[in-house]
Amino acid sequence: MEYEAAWLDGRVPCAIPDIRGIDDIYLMSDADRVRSDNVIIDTAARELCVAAHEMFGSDLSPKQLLSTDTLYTKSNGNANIALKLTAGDEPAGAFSIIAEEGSKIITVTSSSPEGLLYGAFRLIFLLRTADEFKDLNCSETPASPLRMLNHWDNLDGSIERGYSGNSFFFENDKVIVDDRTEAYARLVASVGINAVVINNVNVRAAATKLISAVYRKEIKALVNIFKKYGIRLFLSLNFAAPMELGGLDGSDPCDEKVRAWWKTALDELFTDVPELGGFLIKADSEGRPGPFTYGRTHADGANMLADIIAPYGGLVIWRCFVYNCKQDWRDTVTDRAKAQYDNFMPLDGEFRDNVILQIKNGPMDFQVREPVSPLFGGLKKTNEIIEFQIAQEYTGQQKHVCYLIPEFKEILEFKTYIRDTKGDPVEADTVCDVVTGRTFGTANCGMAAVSNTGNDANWTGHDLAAANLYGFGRLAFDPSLTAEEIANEWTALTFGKDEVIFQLISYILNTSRPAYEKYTAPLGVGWMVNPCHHYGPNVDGYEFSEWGTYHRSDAEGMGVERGAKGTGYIAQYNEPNASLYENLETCPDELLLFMHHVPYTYRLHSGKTVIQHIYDSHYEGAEEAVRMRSAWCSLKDKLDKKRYERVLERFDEQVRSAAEWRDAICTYYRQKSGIADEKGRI
Ligand code: GCV
Repeated sequence: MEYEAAWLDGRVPCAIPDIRGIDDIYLMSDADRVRSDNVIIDTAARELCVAAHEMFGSDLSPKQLLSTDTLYTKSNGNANIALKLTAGDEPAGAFSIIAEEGSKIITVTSSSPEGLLYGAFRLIFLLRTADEFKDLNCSETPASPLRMLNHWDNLDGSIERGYSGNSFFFENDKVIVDDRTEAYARLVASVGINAVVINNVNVRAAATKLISAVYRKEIKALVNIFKKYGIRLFLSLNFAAPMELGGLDGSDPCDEKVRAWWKTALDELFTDVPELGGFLIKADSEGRPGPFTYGRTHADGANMLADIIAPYGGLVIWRCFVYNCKQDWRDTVTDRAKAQYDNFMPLDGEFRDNVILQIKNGPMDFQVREPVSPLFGGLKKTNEIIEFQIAQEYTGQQKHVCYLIPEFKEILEFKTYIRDTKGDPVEADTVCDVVTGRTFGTANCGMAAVSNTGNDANWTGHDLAAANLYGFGRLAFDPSLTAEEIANEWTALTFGKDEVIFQLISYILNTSRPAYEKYTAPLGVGWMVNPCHHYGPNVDGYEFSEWGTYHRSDAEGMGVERGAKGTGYIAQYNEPNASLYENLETCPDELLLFMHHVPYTYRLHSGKTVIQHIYDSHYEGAEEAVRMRSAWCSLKDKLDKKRYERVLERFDEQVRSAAEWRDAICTYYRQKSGIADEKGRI
């Protein structure tokens, strides 16, 4: 199937007027570093050659230089680029770019091959987007050690919560290794991704065999491709593999037979594929097997695997998405939001160093607005990685534009008020500090996102959803970037620097998430979607179900009471967050209905009643969807027809769906509350 190269498609020319060409690309290294056989450096050099060709038509091949050789300025005014591996010990991936204005020599320096790769990509991006030669100078260090994509791809080729076609990793129980695999690795490495889980966390049927000899050849081939781009490959594991593959009668992590089975299986795997990163595991969650069946803890399960793969440098990434999905909706005490904290806090300090707990950004499941998971402010002696979702399961399924980076920024900047083990305040206490290892000085941590890619030609279904893929990588690398900066970078790389395109796309991206929240789920309410597929409004779709997902609307009011008089969830936060959320006067409006049950007539900080806010925001959101579509339409003559029409079709659906949300929700609450819209809308 044909595919495009998203922001790497080479259409955008060099933006810096003083650079009229690139004469040569040099490879240099400090004397004691061997570079000639480094596949990552070769990739970096190749990328620079490709970019030089795209921008200036030059056909270059990299020239080797000894560290003692000097780069001479050429007199024709063209630039020369050097990739220089140094002997320092900066964190892997760090690089700097020095652009000497007089000589036009641009040197990308790093002490790691990955750093040269990221530096080469950054240089290419800057050549296409910066205003002046001097803007090429920069120095960057990746903030998150792990910058990971989780694919929920199944071996039959389907993708759980996939909205951009089928898998490009699997088809009919076969692993696909082709030119698209490499194109994918190139795309995600260009924004700093260094770890990829290729299969769904719900590991069933043939996927269980990915760790076995059956798929060894293909896994090795994938690893070899990923290696060239500095990416480590991870697999999702089936905790019941000893039964399903090994024929044992149980998977008890403390049973010697089970341990021995895993040891043989994983020793063989790592011996054949030593570069494998490790495993991602969903256990005791939504029907998946896990240690609870045997009366064991999640630490027992994770540590058993971690011990086996520690000698190979392997990591066990263990998901905290563990809750009771068979709840009785009449039970108002059990609260799914509390489950992850309740399950994992008692285990703090019990996990091995090569275990990382993967925690979803919120306590429920990727709603358009949720509070930050209180676990980030709780765990003190456990490695953590945050899990975001750029697959837009609950945010419009890549039919609606919803630029998620502003939300991720808010989450990362949330102050947890975590204390150290002595109970004293910690200076580096934001979620970002915790997951980038600044709080407790760990290196096994970072950021993961459920990927939004598939085999659609444009990778992400909605062309504008590529901003989320690009943005997640950039944010994980450099969380100090603002969401607007990231949007601007992506827009310039994708569409060039035309001022009108720039203004309008930036308007669309920045409006999109607030608009989506307004016409679907204002005030933190969540879950009013159709069951199973999760698209479109259905106010009571999950209200009387077993999934623990309620809004508790009645004739007088709505929202889940999670304060001291309710489920007690709020007490999982540290002070002053706990008091902030507990008190109605200070609880932020956007989370009010997540935290409290209030009457429809309750007045928000804005002065509006809850019910009027619901009416108004749904109308506003639906109007914003119409305005975003018009903004896109005004770009018709500036964009290529294919891309323009592909997105327009999605905007048509977004406008239709937003109106449906507005009408379904407003009608429901008009009937439920008996209170009319004061603006007389029906
Ligand atoms: C991969 C939600 C989704 C499931 C997903 C699960 C998870 O429940 O709807 O499709 O399963 O989260 O994150 O494990």
